[in-house]
Amino acid sequence: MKIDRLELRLLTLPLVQFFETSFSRVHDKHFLLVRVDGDGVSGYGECVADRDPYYSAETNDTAWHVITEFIAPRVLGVEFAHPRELFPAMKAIRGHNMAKAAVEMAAWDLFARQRGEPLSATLGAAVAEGSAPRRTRDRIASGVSIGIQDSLDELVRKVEHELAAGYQRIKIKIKPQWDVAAVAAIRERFGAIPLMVDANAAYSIDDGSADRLGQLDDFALMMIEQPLDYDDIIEHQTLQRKLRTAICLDESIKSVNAAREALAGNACRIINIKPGRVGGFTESIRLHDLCAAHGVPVWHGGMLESGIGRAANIHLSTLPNFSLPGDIAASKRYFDPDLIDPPIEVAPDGTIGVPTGPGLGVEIRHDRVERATVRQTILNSDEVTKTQPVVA
Ligand code: OSB
Ligand code: MG
Repeated sequence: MKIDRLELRLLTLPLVQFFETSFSRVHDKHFLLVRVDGDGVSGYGECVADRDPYYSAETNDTAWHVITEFIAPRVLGVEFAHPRELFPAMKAIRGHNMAKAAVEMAAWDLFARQRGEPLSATLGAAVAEGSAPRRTRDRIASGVSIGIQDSLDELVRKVEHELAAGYQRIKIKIKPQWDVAAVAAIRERFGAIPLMVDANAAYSIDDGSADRLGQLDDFALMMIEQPLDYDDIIEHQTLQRKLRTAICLDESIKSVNAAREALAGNACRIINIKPGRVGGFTESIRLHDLCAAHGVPVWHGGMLESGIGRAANIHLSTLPNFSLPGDIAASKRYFDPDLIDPPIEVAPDGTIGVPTGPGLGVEIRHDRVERATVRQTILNSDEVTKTQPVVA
């Protein structure tokens, strides 16, 4: 596989409804879309960086900079036998996992399309040499992530709506002013539904806010996601010792090495996998396998992706240790219309069918991509200047 052209776009899409976390309320999605071309075939990758460095240090502008200046020269015009070779080829670049993952995802899609197989099959076959390819599932379990609302009544209405749609578990966003009462309201109205919370690092042991989390222990939650700081492992270890409820780490798992530290210290019992956070599919598979070896279940996180990134998340979720419902919901909750046709839909049993066509297996609506584009650049293998020392 050789990539001879890389197209980078910045897109803006209005969200169907605002989404509020402990760190921000957003009304629109701003993201980069990568297209790579090789041997007359195209592959696509969606970047999960945002406009602001609030979920992670990366932004669309840092990803744009790193892709055009540092990643493109390392992948354009280079012969790769398999997309698993891309992450090592980018090793000299420290961090910037979302930028790396976007290009790597496009390369996986390109590779799978060139072979005429669904991305799930390519991912399932990416096992240690000598091992048999993994049989991947053909439907994945879908959960829903509900943002912070303006009132508890509104929250209860939203939960009711999503339960009626069939989602297999409800996650709500929490922060110190929106936690115990919100969970209590849901339990009171809906009883023992599969329920979890995500704090996006809003609590701290130092200021005492983490003490509130003990109160959540009485609500039989499936897990509490990322209660403490985004780069912390040790304090989560201390907190997990005190809580009966499982801690799930999201932001803190920035790499497979970070996961190794978290698992060694029992800082969590569950891990959320987002390829953008760890540098792509190759690293996500390693993380998935590491967790499996520790008996730690994983689930696929979401970053309000368009249908393109959402389809990629669905394919990765077919691996066997994705044993809990992911944050991969129907297109219509986010974008109307989505960038793909048909949109991603959730069946009444709360599952999503895995696309069966080559690569991502979804039809990209190029007219909609064009309309949403606010900035674009094209890099060709014969023009890109390889000014940086390229270390294999
Ligand atoms: O922490 O999982 C998170 C959205 C943006 C940034 C971080 C997170 C989220 C979500 C939304 O929870 C998941 C989704 O529905 O895409
Ligand atoms: Mg999260």
